[in-house]
Amino acid sequence: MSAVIRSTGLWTPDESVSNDELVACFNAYVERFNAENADAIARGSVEAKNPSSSGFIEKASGIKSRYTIDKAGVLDVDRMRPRVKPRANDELALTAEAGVAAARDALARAGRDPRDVDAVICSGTSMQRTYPCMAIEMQDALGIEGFGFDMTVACSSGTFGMINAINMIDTGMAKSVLVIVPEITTPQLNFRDRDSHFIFGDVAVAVLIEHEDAAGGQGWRVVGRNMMTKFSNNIRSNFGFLNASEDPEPDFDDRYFVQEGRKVFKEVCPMVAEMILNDMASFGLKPDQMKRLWLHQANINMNMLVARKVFGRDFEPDEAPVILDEFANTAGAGSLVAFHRHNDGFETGEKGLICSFGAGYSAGTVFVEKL
Ligand code: CO8
Repeated sequence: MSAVIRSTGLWTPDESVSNDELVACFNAYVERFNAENADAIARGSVEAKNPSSSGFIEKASGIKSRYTIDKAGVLDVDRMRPRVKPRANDELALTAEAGVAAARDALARAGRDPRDVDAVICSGTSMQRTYPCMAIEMQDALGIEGFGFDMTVACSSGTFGMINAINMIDTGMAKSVLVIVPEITTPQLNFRDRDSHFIFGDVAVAVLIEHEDAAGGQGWRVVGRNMMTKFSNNIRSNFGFLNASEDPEPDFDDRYFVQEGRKVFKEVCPMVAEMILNDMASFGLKPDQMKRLWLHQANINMNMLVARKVFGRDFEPDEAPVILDEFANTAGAGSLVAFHRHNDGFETGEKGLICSFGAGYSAGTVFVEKL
């Protein structure tokens, strides 16, 4: 194989929300709801809402805070959703702005000019709009020739996007591809839902993938990759273009992220560990050759379980780094943010795995070796 991860780049919003801040707002909402519905709750026709807790969130998920595009809107008990100012058609769209910033960071780290890039893939859980493609808007803003397209595979958007780029390089269609993963998740989250209000944060990450001949001995050679999907309703959002035409118009809550967290945990962990071990065998790799696993960042306990199954032993924190404490779950960007933040200390020839998993279900593996 001849594709190389040359560099990565990151964008985060300026503001973040701690568990304590989020829980204080949620609990104020619960207190008000229960007071306003006291009679109906007493009659048994309305169910009282339970408060959230920072202790539960950190223990169940490993999350301590999350970045957001608008802290004030999220923490306003009368609103509990970020405020997004509409932009004119001739202004850069919000997710394009985030993606372009991450892409510029990746290009700068590689010392590359936009003219060196042949294609842009925008891959993420949800696109801000369907057309024109977000990737084409970003391509234009960056000043890249060639072509761009959008794709979505929920939490596996990052790895599936990279694999598309790797395949384009392997087939000679492109010599340099930018994969941009803008995950603006907080507008998709129901901040009034106790089970999920803490889970997601906003971020954008970009990966520059080049042909090895152009990479000048810098970066990470891709030594194996695979994709897997298996239908499940356990993580779902019914947001879509048909909503406005449905009679009766669907409840807005149905358009937010919902999941059966326990089922996801139980079904996805063994599925992913088995996929990684099978992929390793088919690429002639062994668990003890993996210096680091950059796993999807949904839940710290999930990552501990998957990493232990893959290594076949207890492991040190830097063998499977976690970024959930600072970022929370950033959907398709998570494993790439972990890679971006924690890829130091590798000698030439040492190997690691970038692996995503989540809604779909979907899972993607990209095995890399330091040049
Ligand atoms: N505060 C206090 N207590 C709570 C809270 C809360 N906020 N929430 C639940 N509890 C209580 C429950 O009521 C329950 O109480 P009891 O035992 O009395 O019934 C107790 O805590 C335990 O509840 P759970 O069993 O639900 O808790 P878990 O330990 O399972 O933890 C998790 C919940 C964290 C959700 C966990 O199940 C998990 O992380 N599972 C994996 C989920 C996962 O990986 N999902 C992937 C989603 S990401 C993805 O695929 C991308 C989709 C696209 C994203 C789009 C962007 C928005």
